[in-house]
Amino acid sequence: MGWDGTTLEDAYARTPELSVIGNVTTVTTSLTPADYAEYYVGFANSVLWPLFHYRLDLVNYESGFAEGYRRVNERFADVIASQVSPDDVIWVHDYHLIPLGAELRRRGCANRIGFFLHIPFPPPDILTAAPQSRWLFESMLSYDLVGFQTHTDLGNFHHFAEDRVGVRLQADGSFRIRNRVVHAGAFPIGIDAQAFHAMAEKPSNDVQIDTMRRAILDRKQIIGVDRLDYSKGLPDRMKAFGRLLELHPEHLKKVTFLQIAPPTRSDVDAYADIRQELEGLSGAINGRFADFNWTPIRYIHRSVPRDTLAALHRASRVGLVTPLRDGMNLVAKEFVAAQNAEDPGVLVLSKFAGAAEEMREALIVNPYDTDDMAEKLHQALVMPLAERQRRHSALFERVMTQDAHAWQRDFLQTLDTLTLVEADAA
Ligand code: GDG
Repeated sequence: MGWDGTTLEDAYARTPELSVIGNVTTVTTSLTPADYAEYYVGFANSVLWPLFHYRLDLVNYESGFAEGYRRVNERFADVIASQVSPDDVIWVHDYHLIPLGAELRRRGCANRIGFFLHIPFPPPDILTAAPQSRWLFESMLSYDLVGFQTHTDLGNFHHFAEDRVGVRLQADGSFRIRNRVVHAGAFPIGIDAQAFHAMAEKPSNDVQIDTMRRAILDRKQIIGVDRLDYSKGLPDRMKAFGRLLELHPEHLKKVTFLQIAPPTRSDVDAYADIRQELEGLSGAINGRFADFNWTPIRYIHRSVPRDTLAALHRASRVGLVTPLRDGMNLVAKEFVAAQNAEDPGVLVLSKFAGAAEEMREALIVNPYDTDDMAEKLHQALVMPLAERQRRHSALFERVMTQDAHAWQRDFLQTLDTLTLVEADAA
């Protein structure tokens, strides 16, 4: 169940729409323009997104945002409450919907309800900067199971509960609060690895021609794929590429950097700023290093079809994934899944991506340290085949087995088998 992406003044007067796609029935509802401004652009993407990515400097809180957030969650709860049967399991996703579980409980919903946070959960000192931080946190205690991407996020949740709310953590990782037991765990998300791998093996003619051209010119490709979001560290990454060309001029004309960065949330000011910065930087680096027959950076501010992306990953020697902070980062896993095991590319990964907790065989970088990124890029470009294969096979094994299906099974099985003891009875 979710928002259908439209805004209408009379959204609440309309009946939610049911559609059937295969064996899935979806229920969607419209939002009002005020909901869009206060809930989606406002509280979700101008307060929670920057704050949960440790960017207090970008938080823009206006009165009305929190109320809009509450209102839309109430609306969603009304729609769901009208649809669920008593034996349904409810799985709520992400920061837009933190209070949804509490709203459902208020409507008498006794179903098993799980919540998964796709983005980081910040340390207590940062979370307390959120207007209504205590309310947000307490809302999370209405779920039976709360899932995070990493152990770091889970640890931050535990700290907030113990230090700021005074709830005591049990030996099994659960909390007892009022008459409820809340379980929390780390459930690192995966990708549909098999499908992505298969896609990468079938490049279109365009991608094949581009790859052959590069092979003839003995050029390697570095690839980055990210929504154009300030959390992804794109300007720092471009600077690191420029620094690589400065420190290691042997790569001049021998490497190109392809950055795909489709637009996103362009109604939020911080996103327009990052776009301008990136266009300036790519222009400056190209102006400084390019030659009549070589453009160092190819920057695409558009969405590229998924099968083309997969083939482009496979055709690249280096996957450059350097967010300043990221819940997981699926692109890191997609890059690994797309590679040819006989001649694999190297993943250069930020230590602040959730994926770094599992993907130890990548070259791990500090995205705030331009020289470190430039040197690791160099190391990746000159890495011998045997070392590339060794690193890749360990990463590939994990990406293929701990995929999206395993993640879904793991979370739902955990939710399904929890013993929901009432604290008073325990
Ligand atoms: C959030 C969390 C967490 C990107 N450009 C194009 C395109 N993409 C696809 C990628 C990838 C997805 O979008 C992006 O996923 P990420 O995980 O990298 O990042 P977020 O969008 O920020 O996702 C993140 C994730 O939720 C899951 O829990 O990992 O930490 O922030 O699949 O390939 N896809 C197509 N064209 C593009 O131009 N087709």
